Amino acid sequence: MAELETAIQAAKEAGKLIREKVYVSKRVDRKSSAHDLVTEVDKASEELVREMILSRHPDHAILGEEGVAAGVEASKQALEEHRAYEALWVVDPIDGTTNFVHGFPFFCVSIAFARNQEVVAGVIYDPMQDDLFTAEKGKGAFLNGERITVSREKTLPESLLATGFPTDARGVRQVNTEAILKLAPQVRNVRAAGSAALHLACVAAGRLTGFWELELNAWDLAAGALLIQEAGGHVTDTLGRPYDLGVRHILATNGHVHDDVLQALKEAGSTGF
Ligand code: 2AM
Ligand code: CA
Ligand code: CA
Ligand code: CA
Repeated sequence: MAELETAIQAAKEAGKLIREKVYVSKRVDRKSSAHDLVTEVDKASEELVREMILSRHPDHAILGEEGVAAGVEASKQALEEHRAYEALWVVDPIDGTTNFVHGFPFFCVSIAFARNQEVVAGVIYDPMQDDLFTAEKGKGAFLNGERITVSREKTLPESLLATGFPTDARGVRQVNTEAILKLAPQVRNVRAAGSAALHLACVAAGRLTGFWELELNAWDLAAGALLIQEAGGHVTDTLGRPYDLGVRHILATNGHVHDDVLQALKEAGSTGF
């Protein structure tokens, strides 16, 4: 598929730009709060991806994080304005900006392509590890060209889960803390490394058993959701409804522990609904 090739090229080029900037000083601006940052590199990465997409697919639409105003309402509105396009790209130019700013090497570029609102190609590139995760609908998921599958853990005590903390002041940060208090004693351990997309790629590659987080956006999830589906995993919202571009509260697992995590989130009052 031509779009998958475009996504790979764009993610690798953007990743190179990001890697060159990680240990040099860069201008950091606040978006909605001190927890919500953007750098000149986020913007340059998005510009590079945008130009590469439009040079090859001039009539396609692009929904990119840095083209959208800060805040939940603006991001919901931007998705509604874009999702009906027949050919839509969904781009996060750096997922894990806080890590990038601090030099903590866990961030990525996430690029998805959707046709008629269904994600059909997804690429996540980790420029620090040079890990390229790719998937095309119906054709499996790959890491650096090798087929990947989700992990085999069958129970919570064997599971390594990851989550993330919403960074704005909508109260869901506390809601998720309750989920961690509930799940942490039941599982092998919980991680929260600060890039939703890269956590999803880790679930697809069997490096994590599952991942959940509240109040995310389409650009955090689209590529990773396809990777996990193509790697044999399960992706829903935190009530167990199937993934689509509008999902904000995500649970993605190897499938085996999905219902157990759903149950724990429900019991903790942490579904976000
Ligand atoms: P970002 O680095 O692209 O902004 C960390 O918990 C995850 O939440 C990251 O994937 C991060 O993406 C995302 N995130 C950061 N700020 C956010 C905000 N204000 N609202 C929702 N998600 C956010
Ligand atoms: Ca951001
Ligand atoms: Ca993001
Ligand atoms: Ca981002």
